[in-house]
Amino acid sequence: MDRLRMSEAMSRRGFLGAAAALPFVGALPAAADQGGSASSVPGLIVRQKSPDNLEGAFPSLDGTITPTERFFVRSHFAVPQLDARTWRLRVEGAVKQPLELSLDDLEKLAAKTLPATLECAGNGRVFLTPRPSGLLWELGAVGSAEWTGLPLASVLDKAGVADGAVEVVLEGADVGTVADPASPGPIHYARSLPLEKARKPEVLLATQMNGKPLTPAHGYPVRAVVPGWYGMASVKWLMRLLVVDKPFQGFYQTLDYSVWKRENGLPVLVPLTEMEVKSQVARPSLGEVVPAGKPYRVFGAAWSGESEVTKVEVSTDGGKSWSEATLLGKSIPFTWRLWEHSWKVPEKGGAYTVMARATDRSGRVQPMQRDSDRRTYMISHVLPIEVEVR
Ligand SMILES: Nc1nc2c(c(=O)[nH]1)N[C@H]1C(S)=C(S)[C@@H](COP(=O)(O)O)O[C@H]1N2
Ligand SMILES: [Mo]
Repeated sequence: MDRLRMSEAMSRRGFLGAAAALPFVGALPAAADQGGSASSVPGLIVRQKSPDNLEGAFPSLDGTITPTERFFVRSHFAVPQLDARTWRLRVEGAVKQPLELSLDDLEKLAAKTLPATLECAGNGRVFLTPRPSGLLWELGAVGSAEWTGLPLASVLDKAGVADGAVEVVLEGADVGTVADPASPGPIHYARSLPLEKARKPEVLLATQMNGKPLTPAHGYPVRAVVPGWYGMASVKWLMRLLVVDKPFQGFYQTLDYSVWKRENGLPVLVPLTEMEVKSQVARPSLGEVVPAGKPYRVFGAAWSGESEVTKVEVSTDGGKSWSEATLLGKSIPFTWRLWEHSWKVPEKGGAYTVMARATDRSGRVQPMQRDSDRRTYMISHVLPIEVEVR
């Protein structure tokens, strides 16, 4: 962001007062223009109306678990109105015994509860230049909830996966037509998982979020939760599990939610899977005025797909020098870790850039530069949080 837009952002921010949780509101009109008034859903920022796409206010991060009312919503089509009494999950394709399960049938299988972070693969898209098409999320298309449900593996076992099967397609009850790129008529939202991931004990068919039945927006009555993977894998409003013997080539698998991978020198599109290592600064927020000459608690969260965050470093000088932040609490599998760092804010006022950079147990470090092979997804490079010290 250039200086002019920055100062515009800051003065508008002051003017907006209570809307200050919307850090970019003045600087990035395209994001604000995407629909709706930002105040129509308390606790969430409206990025799009009908279908509702709502962003959490990342600067108000205050604990490991994101309350459901503040958890982002990413839906491609209108929320399907499903009646739990008549709802059925069909399990078919390459299985020994096709099944049709009611909610009661599912609830008879042993459930478990686990926390997991879901990040939309487009989270942070507003930081990309040139500004891409698609929902212009800031930092709030990510959240962590406690999910209750039965392992997908127990349903697959009940049906008996046939030899030679490789994936299971998870199909949602939501349906619509996509204009760009044009879909082949109306389609359901659907994504596949390799059986290897589908059988992992953490992959759930969830009926509850944060101890309550799923809300309609988050997938009532049953959704998948695929910990460690980008949000697109956690299919909401499940209606069918289709076991297949070759990789699924659906719309949201190949056109959407895919990135370029170099294979033998040739770029090929591959479906998105595991989340990258990433940290985000919650406070200060973009454009925040930080008091000069006093200590300031820089605070945020860091996560890493199927691995574990081992280090977060913070820079307050635009990446010239780094100091290690303190990781708070304890490490929980598949769940972000909060961190803090005490910044001795200089006496000298002016523009400062705060950054955070995470490292995980497998040795992955957040890159400083954006990789354009990732199209408009997997925005995990170090993001600059520009603030004013005054
Ligand atoms: N059926 C269905 N499942 C879906 C989607 C959808 O549009 N339809 N969106 C996916 C995407 S892209 C994300 S990031 C997550 C978001 O889950 P949430 O809305 O509960 O936050 O749901 C995923 N599951
Ligand atoms: Mo997403």
